[in-house]
Amino acid sequence: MRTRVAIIGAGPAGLLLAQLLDAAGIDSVLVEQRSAEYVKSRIRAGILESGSVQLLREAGVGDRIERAGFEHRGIHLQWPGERHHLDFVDLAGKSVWVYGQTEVTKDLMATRERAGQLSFYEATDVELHDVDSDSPAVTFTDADGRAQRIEAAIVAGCDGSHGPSRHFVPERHRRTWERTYPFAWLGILADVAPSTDELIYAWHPDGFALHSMRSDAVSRFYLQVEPDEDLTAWSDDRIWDALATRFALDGWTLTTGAITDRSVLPMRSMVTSPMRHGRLFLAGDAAHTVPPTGAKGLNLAIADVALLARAIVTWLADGDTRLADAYSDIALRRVWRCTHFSWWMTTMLHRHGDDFDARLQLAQLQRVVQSDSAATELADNYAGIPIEGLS
Ligand code: FAS
Ligand code: PHB
Repeated sequence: MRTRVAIIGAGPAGLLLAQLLDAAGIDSVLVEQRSAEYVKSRIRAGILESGSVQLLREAGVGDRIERAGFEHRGIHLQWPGERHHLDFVDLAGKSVWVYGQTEVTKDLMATRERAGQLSFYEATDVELHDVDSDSPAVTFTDADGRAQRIEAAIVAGCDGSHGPSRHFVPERHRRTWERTYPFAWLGILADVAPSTDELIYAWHPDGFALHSMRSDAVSRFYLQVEPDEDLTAWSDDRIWDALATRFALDGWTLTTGAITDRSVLPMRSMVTSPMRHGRLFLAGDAAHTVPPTGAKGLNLAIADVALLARAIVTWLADGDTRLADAYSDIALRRVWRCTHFSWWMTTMLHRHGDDFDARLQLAQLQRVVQSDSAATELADNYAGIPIEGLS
């Protein structure tokens, strides 16, 4: 079959790119290895920058965010005995939204189905061909076991941190940076109303803890654990005790409830350059991974495809390749800024090293809550910097 853009991966990057291209009258075919149900069920990110919400509105999938999402003015930073609110709207003029990635995925999938655009789920043996020619192709075996071939003008690799696309950038051109952190997150979903109005990021001698949420009745928590943590060693009671200890504050109590999901999430940074080779463009986790402490992963994927969609449309509709030629450099500037911010939030808030390290972390946290300029730098990065190339 022939299409203008073959998209590999139906996560937020692939689905949003498909939606933005469709809105511009450019057809695409989506190829995803998992089932749609599996993709929709993956519990991942929870925070959208206000710029991301605006992009999703423009893509025609912003309605439910307004209804089911929560707009937050900021976050709380905590260490033993102290909890301080950072108001991003006062500091940087921007808010953030709590709206699960699963919901973003459901909204985008529903829109694509309504548009009647072609998507192949449960595809296997996905291969990219001739990406450095004028006629790249994608081959795969579909869910019914039939061999399929897509001839396309452009291939978009949106296949996440374990996908094949970035490996089709020849090794002699490709450079990858990686940092694996000496800790992981134990994430839980619980049927209990949040015990806080906005997110709490807590530094504690026992380890970092994060109180997030998904609705008035569902809370999301994360605990710093060892990278090779054995999940079975964590009973519900042990999880709640650790959370109560790390969030402890006079006059405040943590409400507990039924834990409905739990998993251990590794913490690493990864950047691949370039994000383009010939007619292959990489977007989202296919090109970069950040530790989730800065809530950047999903938002970076959204920013990549907003820029990539604009580059593809001006190329295929107007024959103007300037933005396509500049895509990798522009996208990587934001990727490195967000990679630094995610590393900074992660190393400031997670216990590692010795007591000297702990004192440095506490000094940094006290600086952030006492200095408007330091607090504004955090607010600006967390709530989202402007997307270069879009204005
Ligand atoms: P995704 O990984 O979401 O999507 C890639 C898609 O490509 C997947 O559906 C995959 O099945 C498919 N694929 C892979 N190989 C393929 C192949 N060969 N053929 C076809 N399809 C293929 N970010 C936050 O901000 N906060 C968080 O709390 C957070 N938690 C996370 C927890 C986990 C377990 C993970 C893995 C990531 C988490 N992230 C978090 C980051 C996450 O939200 C990503 O940034 C986001 O999913 C990026 O979206 P995509 O680039 O679309 O990649
Ligand atoms: C989440 O709600 O899943 C979440 C929120 C903020 C983060 C990471 C994860 O920094």
